[in-house]
Parts: sequence; structure tokens; C-alpha cells
Amino acid sequence: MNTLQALIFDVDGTLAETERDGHRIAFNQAFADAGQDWHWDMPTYGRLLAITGGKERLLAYWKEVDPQAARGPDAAALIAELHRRKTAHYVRLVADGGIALRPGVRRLLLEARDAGLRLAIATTTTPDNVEALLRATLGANGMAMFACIGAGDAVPRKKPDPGIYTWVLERLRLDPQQCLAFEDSANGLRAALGAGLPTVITTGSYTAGEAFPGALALLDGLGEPQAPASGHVGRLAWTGCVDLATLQDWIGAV
Ligand code: XBP
Ligand code: MG
Repeated sequence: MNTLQALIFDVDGTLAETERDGHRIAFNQAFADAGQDWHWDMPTYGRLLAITGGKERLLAYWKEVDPQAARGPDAAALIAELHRRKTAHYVRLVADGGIALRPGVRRLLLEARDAGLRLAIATTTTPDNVEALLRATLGANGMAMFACIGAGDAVPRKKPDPGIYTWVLERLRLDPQQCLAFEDSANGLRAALGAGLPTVITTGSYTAGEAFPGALALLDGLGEPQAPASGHVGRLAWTGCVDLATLQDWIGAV
């Protein structure tokens, strides 16, 4: 039986509903600042989430609406400027308390930390965004709860490439079988599975309709004692509150 040594969390959609409540809003604020007549409504943003990474998403959208300009000599600089503005808006929104952790996240983080497991982050989002969210939701010591934070451009290719998970595993000096990944999206699942990690999916507002082949568990959240999560573990229906004993049971059964 494998003994769990570490939990590795995606950020956007997994720790919090940051895409719906933060990133999309910040992108639109950046467009307005720059006098760019783009606006990403919820369905448009949902479609664009297939492209991970904010800079990559901006470029893909620009190529849709104005392919010639998007391939012009100034394109990279404009993308960088829009993204810099977007990050500033996002960080401010989060620091002002605009985004809460999803139910059960804080409970599981604290239980794992108190049990001596290591915690890590593997995300495509910009490091400043991670820091803002951890500080705003977990306090001044929020960052220090994590043994390793893999974020943004730390690796050359973003999810679904497994690179960010491999990067984190190397720094934790652990094998994937000693860890569990937590993700909310099909792209994230592909990245985690590509690094060999058993993966728990907690679907969110943008990802509930995606397919998750190979997930260890497919749930609608981590649950709290008063509001249990539900979903499937393998083919079996499951309802409950995800805690360390549950996770150990699931990976012991792999
Ligand atoms: C999240 C992302 C991120 C954010 C934006 O994917 O794709 O790019 O949308 O962050 P995942 P930046 O949850 O799979 O990590 O603008 O800072 O890139
Ligand atoms: Mg995600």
C-alpha cells in the first residue's frame, strides 16, 4: 500500500472559482484600460479556457478576430502589456477579498499539513496570482504552507503538458505514486496523469461538462461535513467529505 506523502493542487478552478470570478473580469478590465474593444462574456471565456495560460489565451483570441495584426511585429509587446494590466487587476481583486476558497479546501489543507504531509501547487497561472490568492484566503503564512509552488512560465509548455507536475515532483523528490493531484479541468487531468499522478477531479462552473478519463475520483467538490460532495470513485457512486483517510483509502485501492 502506498502511503501518501504530498498533495499537489491546481489553483484556478480547484482551490477557488478564479476563472469565473477573477480572471475573466480582470481580462475585461485590461481591455478597457488599453482602449481595446474586446469583451469576453462567460460563454466566450468558457470556450477560450481550452487554451491554458493568459498570454497564450490572448494571442489565440487575437488570431481569431484579427489574424493579420496578431502576427504583426508589435503583437508580442501588446500581449505582454495587456497581460501585465490584467495581472494587476486580478491581484487587486483577490487581495480585496473578492474570491473565497472552494468548500473543503481549507479543511483538507490544514488536515494534511497537521498530519505532516507536504503541500504543493502546480498551476499555469502567474506566480503573483498564486501569492495573492494564498495570502488573501489563508493569511500571511499561506505561502509558507506549501513546500513547493510551480507556476506560470517555470516550464516552457503549459498544461495539458505534464511539465509543471514533473517540475514539482522533482523539487519534492517524490515519486508520483506517493502523491495525489487535485484538478478541475480536462487539460489539468491530462497534465497530472502525464506525470503519473493519481488525480482527484473536483469539477467547477466551467468544467462540469468535460470528460475525465482516468481520474481516480470525479466529484463536484471536496465537501464539508454539513454539505457533502458527490460523484464517482471508479464506477461507484460516492457521497461524503474528502479527508485524508478517504484519500489514503482511494490510493491504497489503486
Ligand atoms: C489556468 C489558466 C490560467 C488562468 C490565467 O489553468 O489557464 O492561465 O486562466 O492566468 P489551470 P494567467 O487551472 O489548468 O492551471 O493570466 O496568469 O496566465
Ligand atoms: Mg484549473
